[in-house]
Amino acid sequence: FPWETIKEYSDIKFEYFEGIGKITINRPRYRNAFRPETVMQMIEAVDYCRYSNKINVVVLTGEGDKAFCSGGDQNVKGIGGYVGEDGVPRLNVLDLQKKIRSLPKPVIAMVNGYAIGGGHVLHVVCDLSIASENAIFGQTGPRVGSFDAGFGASYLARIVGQKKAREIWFLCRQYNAQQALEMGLVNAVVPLEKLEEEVVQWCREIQQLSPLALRMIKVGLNAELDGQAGIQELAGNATLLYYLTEEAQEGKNAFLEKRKPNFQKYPKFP
Ligand code: 1HA
Repeated sequence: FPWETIKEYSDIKFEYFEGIGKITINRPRYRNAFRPETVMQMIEAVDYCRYSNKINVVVLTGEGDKAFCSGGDQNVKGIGGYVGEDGVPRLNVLDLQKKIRSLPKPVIAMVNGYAIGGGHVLHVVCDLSIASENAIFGQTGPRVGSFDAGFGASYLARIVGQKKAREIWFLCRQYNAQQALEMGLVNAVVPLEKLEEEVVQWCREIQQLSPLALRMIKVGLNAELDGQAGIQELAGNATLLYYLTEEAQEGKNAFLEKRKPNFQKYPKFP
């Protein structure tokens, strides 16, 4: 597909095609492990996707045929976080997880190889995951001195169930694509050479549908699990829809025209 570069970055590729914003972690030398700069660039790209009128779906993937993402770059793991070029230790992938979750557009993980550790959690927080046959899934935290007890635990458990989530974390095994499919961890598995074609096909189907409807469904599916933060986002979307009505415009107009509002003329629904 003729992807066009949206912006050049050191650690990621950020490209556009047919309404799709594609973010590719571009550190194949390290199995696409992320360092703080990688995550900062991904956050900027996700924000761009949020504000762009041209982008309807976001695809997250890794460069090459070996890895989607192998988690935090162990070379820069310091005291209290992953240390960036500015010397500051950070766990900023947690901010990226939240950005993906609250992006009001579908996000698809195109899992082209290892999705391990914090890289596994990244695919978990995406709305859909499509994997190549060579994809491998797993958590490693308890083996390498880490854990993600947030989305990486509770949302993982919502997807695969409590027993399986505990197995994944308590044994730190690796699972192949077929096993991932069987536990509902991915939506589909295809040969690696067909992966992008399959993902673009899913993106095309998604783009036949109502963006506002998809937005409301995503926020609703999140809200059940995200507590007050989830309700806050669902409520924000309700406000957005309310602002589209004449009834809401009447309130503002009456204020500006220094008159009493007349809300009674608008339809009431049973
Ligand atoms: O848990 C968290 C967090 C929790 C809360 C809040 C924030 C968090 C942020 C991050 C994380 C984590 O991600 S912890 C988990 C960190 N990741 C790992 O433990 C995975 C480490 N990698 C592997 O287990 C394997 O490399 C692999 C299964 C992904 C692939 O194995 P393979 O194909 O045998 O390749 P391998 O030879 O191991 O790796 C190729 C090169 O890539 C190696 O470098 P080289 O020996 O050629 O110099 C390897 O060191 C490098 N590499 C792979 N993964 C990483 C890495 N370098 C740095 N960091 C990595 N994660």
